[in-house]
Amino acid sequence: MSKALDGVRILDFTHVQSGPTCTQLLAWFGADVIKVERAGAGDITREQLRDIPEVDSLYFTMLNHNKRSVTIDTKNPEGKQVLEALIQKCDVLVENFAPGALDRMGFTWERIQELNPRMIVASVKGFGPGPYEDCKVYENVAQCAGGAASTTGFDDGPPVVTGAQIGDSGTGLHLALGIVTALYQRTHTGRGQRVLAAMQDGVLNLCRVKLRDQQRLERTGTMKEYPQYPNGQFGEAVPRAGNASGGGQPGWILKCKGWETDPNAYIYFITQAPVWAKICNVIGKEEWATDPDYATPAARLPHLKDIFAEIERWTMTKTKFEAMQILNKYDIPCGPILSMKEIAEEPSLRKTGTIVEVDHPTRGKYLTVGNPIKLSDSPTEVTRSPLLGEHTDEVMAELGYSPEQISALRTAGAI
Ligand code: CAO
Repeated sequence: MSKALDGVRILDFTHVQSGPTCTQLLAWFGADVIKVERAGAGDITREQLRDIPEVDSLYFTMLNHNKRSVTIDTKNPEGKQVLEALIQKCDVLVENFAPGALDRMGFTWERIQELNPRMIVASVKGFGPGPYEDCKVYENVAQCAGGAASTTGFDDGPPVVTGAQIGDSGTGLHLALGIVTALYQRTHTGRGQRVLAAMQDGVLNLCRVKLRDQQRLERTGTMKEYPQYPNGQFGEAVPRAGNASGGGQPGWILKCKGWETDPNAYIYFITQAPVWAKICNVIGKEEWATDPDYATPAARLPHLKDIFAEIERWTMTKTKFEAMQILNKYDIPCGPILSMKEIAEEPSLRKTGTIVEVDHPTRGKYLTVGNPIKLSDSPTEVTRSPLLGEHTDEVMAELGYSPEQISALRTAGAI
């Protein structure tokens, strides 16, 4: 079966996490992704957080499926020529070097345009133009600068970063959308263009509702769905809301049976207004369905703490899965707190290809997250990440280099 991005060739100059997530997605949609790495070393993540000596780390393998790897020294004049040949052959160059690194290599936007006017040049940077544009940035810096950390955690504690890699993988997703959009526009204009996804912007885009709340706070001085209401103090900026749901339907994380020993024996419980009467029935507080202090969403707001304490008395008598089963029968929105162990073992995620087992020549079998985006006409088969430089000869031959030329370039240290 054909793939959505069949025929699209990507010169993948990415490393670490943000860029590789983007090009991995494009590879899953069928693009030929040629990852250019530094000879001898490669992407730094190959050796980071290793669990098996001398074997590509899970950090690397889980971000670089379905790609080919070539090693080129792009600071060597002959290596630069090979890169120029690649630029002429490819549709998209994706990079997430520190600001200015591509220019220092000699590959400015103007130079790339000279070589290939159809080339789309896509970059992840920490910040867009402004006071921090020259800064190097990693995940948590972006979470802090994009508004996620100041709005995550509890009111009486410090800012907290989240485990979801919204700065890196989140920005990779944004960049991938920018690239396919630019490819689409190129079908009309015939021209390439630059695509920039700044990590601060990507995180802020995901924190959009918190900028909404900032303006609500400035206008009204309070926000009734926040746990600070009605007794706590609101300051000038959006406070951390703990586990409050943040929408119009109040929610909280509640203990379930076994919480004393299992750190994940919890459930997320939403007191959605249309099912309030059913909630009252389930927890044995039928009188709350008609009591004027509890019967309407507005009346409940000042009592949320007590309400969730009462619901928790009920959830503590059930495991999170038993509670799920009962609550789902009544259409009460809730969700178990799943550990990574439980997710890894979940059969339905294996069935849909969201969790995939991959075989690797030096590592053996390991689990990875497959393509979370399912296309009915472009199914994803996850294949292992490449070994360092595994496809150098193959790609060089496709570029028209003879075995003798390849060997000479290797002797010169260019590849
Ligand atoms: N051959 C020769 N040199 C190569 C090469 C190759 N194949 N590939 C890369 N290089 C060189 C570059 O030319 C550059 O050299 P100069 O600094 O002399 O110009 C250098 O390697 C690139 O390094 P870098 O500065 O990008 O890497 P770093 O490890 O110092 O910084 C990071 C890493 C991530 C902080 C930085 O790349 C960055 O800020 N990127 C943008 C934001 C981003 O994507 N962050 C997310 C990372 S995931 O958490």
